[in-house]
Amino acid sequence: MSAPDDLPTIVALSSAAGRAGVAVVRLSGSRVRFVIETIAGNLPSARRASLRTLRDPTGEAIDQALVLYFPGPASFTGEDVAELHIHGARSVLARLLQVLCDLPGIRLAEPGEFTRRAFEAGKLDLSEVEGLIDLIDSETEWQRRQALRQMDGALGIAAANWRRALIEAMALLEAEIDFSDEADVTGPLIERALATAGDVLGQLREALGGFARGERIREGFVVVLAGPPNAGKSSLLNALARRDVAIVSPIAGTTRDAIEVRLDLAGLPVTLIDTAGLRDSTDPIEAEGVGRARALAEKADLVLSLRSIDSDPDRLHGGEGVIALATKVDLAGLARPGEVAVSAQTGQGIPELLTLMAERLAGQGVVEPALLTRERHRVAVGQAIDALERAGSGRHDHAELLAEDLRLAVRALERLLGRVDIEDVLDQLFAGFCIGK
Ligand SMILES: Nc1nc2c(ncn2[C@@H]2O[C@H](COP(=O)(O)OP(=O)(O)OP(=O)(O)O)[C@@H](O)[C@H]2O)c(=O)[nH]1
Ligand SMILES: [Mg+2]
Repeated sequence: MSAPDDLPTIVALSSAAGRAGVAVVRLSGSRVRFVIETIAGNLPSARRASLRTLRDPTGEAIDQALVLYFPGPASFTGEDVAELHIHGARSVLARLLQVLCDLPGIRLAEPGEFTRRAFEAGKLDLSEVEGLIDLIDSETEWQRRQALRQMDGALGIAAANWRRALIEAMALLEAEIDFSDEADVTGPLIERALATAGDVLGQLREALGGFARGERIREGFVVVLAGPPNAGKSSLLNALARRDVAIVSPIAGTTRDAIEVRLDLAGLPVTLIDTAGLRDSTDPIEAEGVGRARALAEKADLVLSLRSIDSDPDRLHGGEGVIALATKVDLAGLARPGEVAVSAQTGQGIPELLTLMAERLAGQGVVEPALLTRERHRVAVGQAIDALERAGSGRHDHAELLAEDLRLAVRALERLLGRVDIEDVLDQLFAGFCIGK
């Protein structure tokens, strides 16, 4: 890593692009002081909003702005940082960036470059960077809570604690190895080391248990509407989306292509997919639609299996990962036990259905956001668990073998923390960032 003085000072629009009341332009680097003195006349007090007229080198005004100066190292990136709160006009932004980039040693930031500098200065660990990305991308309440928790360091702190406990256990093993000639796997120090490792193992398993939910919350759940033609799938999609998305008609076989809508379901991100009515069809296009419907239902996190309440309840349509629905309850007919009765027309049963869907997806009574949210986390924790399971299996006849397993577990946790093997992860992560973050 090069010294801050070698790095160019970077600038970017940090708020969303486009016309707005206010836009925030952020700068970071060793030339921030010089930049502010040049365009704003003088440097405002640290961390206090000050009104300034920003001027180009000829002295012509660009805009009036609130200028904030955050001297390093107590700043987001650890370098000197400034924020210019300008009027959110394209013309102001264009002129300001032009003037700034004409100054020596200043260039536009690359995507994620502010955060990358924060990471390299040790201001954020890898899981906090991931949390920050997820927070910026979050659309629903559960996504926001989960991302904020990770950005606050929940995963980093847990991983650091697990690591510290295992390193202590390793020290106990080393002591035993040094003191006993036999280096066998009994003795009070080894007992204590194994107890600690067992403790960490339990916590890792618990964290891994929440992974599926954490990942789904980050990426979104898939819910598929399935059932025979005319069961009311498209009508229910429109009712749940509260928009007229899919074509509804009394003709059986209306929907052929899968139709997707994104929903915020009690804070959970859900993609709801309407599909072609399931039946044997000689029409090749409809048959293709039916094939796609079955494939989608296979992969879904949850299937809503519909039948019209006035149809023959001939088919069992419940099961794991399935909510059985009797639709059109405004018509005559009886719902069977286990079926949720709804009407897209009157709205009857829809609130109950939404609650049930949220419970099925998030897990009933779950209040704590998950710690593990990415495949990278699952892999690292899985490796630590494997190593600790080997250590606890009792099949080692030498304390040094135990110590080696603990070392592997520590290494996996360090990967989770971003302390080792990090370059690929970083490049991938920061490529997903937008400019100005
Ligand atoms: N009375 C009543 N009619 C409904 C209700 N929901 C849907 N329908 C009617 O049932 C017929 C079929 O509705 P769709 O939503 O197109 O059914 P679908 O399952 O999407 O049908 P396909 O796309 O052909 O598979 C239409 O005439 C709707 O108006 C309801 O809650 N009550
Ligand atoms: Mg339809």
